[in-house]
Amino acid sequence: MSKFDTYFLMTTEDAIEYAKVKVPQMEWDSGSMTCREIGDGNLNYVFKVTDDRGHSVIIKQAGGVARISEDMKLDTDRNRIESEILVLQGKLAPGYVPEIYFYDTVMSACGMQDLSDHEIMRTAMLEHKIFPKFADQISTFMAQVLMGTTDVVMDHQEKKDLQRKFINPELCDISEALVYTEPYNDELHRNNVFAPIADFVKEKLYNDEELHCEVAKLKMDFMTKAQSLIHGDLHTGSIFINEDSTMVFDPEFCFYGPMGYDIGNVIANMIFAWANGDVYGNSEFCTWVEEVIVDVVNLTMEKLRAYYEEHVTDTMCKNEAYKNYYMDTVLADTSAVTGLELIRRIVGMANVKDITSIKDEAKRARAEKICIMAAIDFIKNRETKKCGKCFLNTLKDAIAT
Ligand code: SR1
Ligand code: MG
Repeated sequence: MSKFDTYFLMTTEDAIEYAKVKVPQMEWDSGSMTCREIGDGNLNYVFKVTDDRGHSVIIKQAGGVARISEDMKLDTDRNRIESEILVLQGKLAPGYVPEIYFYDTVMSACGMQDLSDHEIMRTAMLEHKIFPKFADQISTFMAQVLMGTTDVVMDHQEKKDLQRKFINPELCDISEALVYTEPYNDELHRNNVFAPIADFVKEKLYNDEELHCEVAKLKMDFMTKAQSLIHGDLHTGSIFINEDSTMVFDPEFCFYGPMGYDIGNVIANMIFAWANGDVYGNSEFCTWVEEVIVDVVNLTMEKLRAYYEEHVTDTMCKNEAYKNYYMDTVLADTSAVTGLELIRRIVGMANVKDITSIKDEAKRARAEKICIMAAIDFIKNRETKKCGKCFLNTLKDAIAT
């Protein structure tokens, strides 16, 4: 019998003991082991266990309630889902996700590769750091994982097995509420609206019936379009980065959904990075982010198309016109989700530091309004956003209004 045979929330001392039991291959130097809780996300606990001989592991544990709000009860099974998808993503896109050493359905915890030679991309964006390889790397990751899990290329029975395995109702329920519902009415009174733009939000988001109709369509798509095994929360806080490498983590919101959800999340979060760079007058950084926005859209579409052409197995999907139609729907979904993510991070429950850290009230209000105006365009006119430049122009047009 071990104390880890029954679930409990670990302390840092427990995590050291746990690492010794679960990752013996590290050959730990017991006497010098230390642990820090480094989680800064909204849901989980993350422990970094190290020793003085350079061994380290990250242990991530799911609690029964969200860190961001104790009222939010959550199934700890999300840790299994996250571990299993990281293993699968590692096969589809080797070198783009951390290695999983183990996962434990009793403690709802997993052990993974320590990526301390990388930094969390949102933190790097707040410091206006530039990563020339990012667009190429993230587009490769997305194309391989997203197209690689579709019915276009997969055996349909195997795809359905994956769909069953990664059904993730509780975390989908969070996204359905936080992304697709609450930013448009605030009936639950848990939106975080920056006071100086409260009237603007009411007019542009709460009172626009036409917008609500488009968001309703997109919400039903999110709930029913089992296109790809998506990450489900691919913002810059879910990416580790350095000059050479981009690593995606934290895929606990994964499920079979529209692939544009992931691509749109990346674009929206680059727009937040841009807004911060713009407020602080860093034109070199903003120029790089603008290139990233254009390149991520164009490179991802190119790579998705190439993967489709090379790996298509479904007889009917070999049709050229269908392929073009398929790609157009991915672009439109990407545009729509760019808008949805922009809105929900500005007015919803879970905001982003790129915006909330802007100290000057007037500048923050302006940045938030630009994001919201661009977002409405991304959603309502999603069928017209056909290339990376069109995405950038949507942002530029919002600045001009
Ligand atoms: C209650 S969790 C709030 C948000 O944090 C996660 O990163 C997801 O984006 C979720 O919507
Ligand atoms: Mg997260």
